[in-house]
Amino acid sequence: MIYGERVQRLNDEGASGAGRYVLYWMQRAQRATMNHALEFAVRKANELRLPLLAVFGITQRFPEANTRSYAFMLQGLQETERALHERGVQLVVRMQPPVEAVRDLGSEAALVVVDRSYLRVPRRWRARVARRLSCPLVQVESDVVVPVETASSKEEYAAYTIRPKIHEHLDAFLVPLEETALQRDSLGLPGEGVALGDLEALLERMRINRSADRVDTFRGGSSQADELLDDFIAHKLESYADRRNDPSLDYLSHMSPYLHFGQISPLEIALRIRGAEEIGPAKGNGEHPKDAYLEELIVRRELSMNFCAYNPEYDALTCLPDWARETLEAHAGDRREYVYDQRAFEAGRTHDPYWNAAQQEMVLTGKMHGYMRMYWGKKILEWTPSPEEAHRIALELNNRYELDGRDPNGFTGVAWCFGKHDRAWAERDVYGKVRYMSAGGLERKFDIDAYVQKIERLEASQTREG
Ligand code: FO1
Repeated sequence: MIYGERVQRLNDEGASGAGRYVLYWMQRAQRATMNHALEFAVRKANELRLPLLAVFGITQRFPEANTRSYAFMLQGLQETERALHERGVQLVVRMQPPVEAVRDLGSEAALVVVDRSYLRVPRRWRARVARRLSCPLVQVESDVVVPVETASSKEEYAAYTIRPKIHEHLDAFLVPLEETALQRDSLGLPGEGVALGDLEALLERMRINRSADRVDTFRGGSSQADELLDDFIAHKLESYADRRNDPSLDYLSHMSPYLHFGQISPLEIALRIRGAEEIGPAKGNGEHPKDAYLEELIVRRELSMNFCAYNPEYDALTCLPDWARETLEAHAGDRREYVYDQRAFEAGRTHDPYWNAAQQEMVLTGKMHGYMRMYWGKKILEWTPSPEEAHRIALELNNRYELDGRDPNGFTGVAWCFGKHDRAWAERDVYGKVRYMSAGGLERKFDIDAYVQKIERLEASQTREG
């Protein structure tokens, strides 16, 4: 089942006989390989005996995006443009909001194909384009292993409720996607779109939010994602189940920024992990490293898509289950031992060196270690006057500094710190029944001072260079 349930018609327009091309509106899946929407568009172009044109619209006001996220996205698009060219597809990148760019180029298309996104703004873009086109608009879900509605028809309560539903479909969907060659030559529309050759100059010219600068730690692009994945499989996967949680070490694949911008496909990652050389179970808990990784990549990540697709309040505390909302409300008036405002958090100026190191890691590298993300969010709840304000600060900082911010995963991760997808625990001050995390826990489990020192060294080296 390669397409089937991935495909959805977004309008009722009949096929336009007069179209000059099939248009692929690249939006979330910003890559030239293992891209279901792109392959679907290639096949349709061949069926209709038309060339394929691709378009990407850049809005300079994507919510909470800034120089850091735009730089990473443009690095990826630069590479994708070349890779598409090699396949005979011209990618037109327009400095124009996606709705306008697609409406414009769509007026001469026989069919428009788009990938799928789960967040409010990109969903609204699709609805607007659907209303304005006079040819069919087809959406092909390309950034999950199991399509969201196939896995479940409702918002799931937690990982344990969605896990069996996803696993039931894995055999059908964990299959490679074959590439089809285009039969018609590229259109070669001359002078269309912006040139991506000089990204520095382009970024300089753009009227974007400048609240976070670009980082050198991760470079955007599908080839970078491939290299990191090769390195992960060769050197880290074997110890993933034992060591992934330890922030003083680096046993992570670092795929999340690349997944956020669709520069790599989750299907490709899953197939490569599954196909990696056989390795034994973890020493600590007997968990198999491949299973541990696929649980994160498929079950946990796709639970976040389920959350954003079915819960329109994914970025507000009203998204929480009743028990969490009630307990946080009951403890909203509790005395806080420490209280900080957003500026103190942002500058990493709390009394807690572990928290400050996590904040610094995010600011300096664009990526905080996964285990520290949980601790970081929990402490913002503990040290802020109200849960609502804590949630707002956590989301704002996450979306400003994380390369993979502004993603279903990020909204879900932050909500988890406030009880989403979790259960009630023993009641205590401020948290109520929401799970608590302590500095003592970090000290018992890890060499947490080594983590702090690692971040201090990083800071010192960036200060020297910068
Ligand atoms: N998608 C677009 O189609 N055009 C953009 O200009 C654009 C900017 C952008 C900036 C930061 C960011 O995190 C995402 C951005 N996206 C843009 C959307 C993104 O690729 C995804 O569709 C959503 O974030 C869904 O996760």
